[in-house]
Amino acid sequence: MTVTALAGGVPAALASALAAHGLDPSHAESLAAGGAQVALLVEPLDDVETTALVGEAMRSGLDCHTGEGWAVVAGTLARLGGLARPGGSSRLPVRLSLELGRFLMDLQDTPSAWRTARRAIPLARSCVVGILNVTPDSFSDGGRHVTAGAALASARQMREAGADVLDVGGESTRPGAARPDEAEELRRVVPVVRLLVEQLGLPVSVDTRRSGVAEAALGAGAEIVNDVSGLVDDPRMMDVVRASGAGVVIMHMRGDPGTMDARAHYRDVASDVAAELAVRRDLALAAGIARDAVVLDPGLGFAKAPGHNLALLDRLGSLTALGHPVMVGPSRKRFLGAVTGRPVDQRDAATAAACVVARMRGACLFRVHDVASAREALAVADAVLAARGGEGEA
Ligand code: HH2
Repeated sequence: MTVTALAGGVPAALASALAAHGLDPSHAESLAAGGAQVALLVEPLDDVETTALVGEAMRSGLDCHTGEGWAVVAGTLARLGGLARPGGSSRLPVRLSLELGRFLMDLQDTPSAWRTARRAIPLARSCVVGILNVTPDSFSDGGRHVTAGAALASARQMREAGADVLDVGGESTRPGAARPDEAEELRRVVPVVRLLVEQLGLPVSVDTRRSGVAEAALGAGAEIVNDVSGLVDDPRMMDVVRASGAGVVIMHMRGDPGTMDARAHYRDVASDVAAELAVRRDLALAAGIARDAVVLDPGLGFAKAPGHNLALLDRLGSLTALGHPVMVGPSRKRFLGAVTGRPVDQRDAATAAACVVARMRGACLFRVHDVASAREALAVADAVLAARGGEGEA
């Protein structure tokens, strides 16, 4: 007799083993998906809900840990699903059962493409987003693209290196950066967006916290709004995104670039960031923004100490569980300097490594300065993921 571990219970390993032992592959896949291990933090809970949850978890063979007003319930997706059937097998209070059901449905229903104002961007392979800062003071590429011609030349190189999207920003959001006024931001961003759209055919995203800049860039052909404030700073931003049908990146930050470093305090960074992003996502959906237009981003470096960024990269599952594609932007950031000892102009290898870690943890969009090195590293991660379930055949 032998006992073999199936790669730590990765569902793809389970599906592959079941299919190799004669199960129909699609049946094997759905059984394996139900076998994925999930741990959910549920809070706030009152005493009645806590007691009911402990009882139901025990009956269902789930682990349950509780404290004052909270519970962690853990087990396979299939067993957790049993908790979410109000009036059926579940004896949980209806509010709790419905909330668990909603969460588990989202978790299993991440769109496979990103809906923008002009197309659907497929996300089966990694989507590389090239950074084009048209600012004098960005921490890495500031001052390099002050003319539209220089911006276009860099954008062409990025397209040749494999960029799928170009992200144009007219404001540096590094800690403590001075904010340009709106007229200046418009002057920097809009002509470059128009030129890239006319010349390159790649989707263009505008990195801005101002609805006026977003609106003007969308008018010039941009199709995505990347808002590092998570649609918080400008009350009109949600309307502009909804009315245009733009894709939107909702990024996590606390405070603003002037105050964020002082707010890098978390109880548990991955679940705190996921919970704060979920609130912003819910507001966006309630405002009428389409679910498949929304991408979530943990905001590496924004109100995060170096260790927070590493923990977030490792525990992106808290974010991917919200049921939206996840973007990460580790490119050349301070935490990579802290890990490698490298200055900002020598962090592309570290950036590519961070992208691969994030890819294996479920991210699918990567905002980077050096497209070529990220694309190459991600090609390996994509190939590993594509080979899951079909190993040995290539
Ligand atoms: N990081 C920066 C700016 N925009 N957008 C998203 N979605 N995610 C990020 O991590 C992110 C972002 C900061 O980096 P950069 O644009 O290179 O620098 P600066 O803000 O100095 O222009």
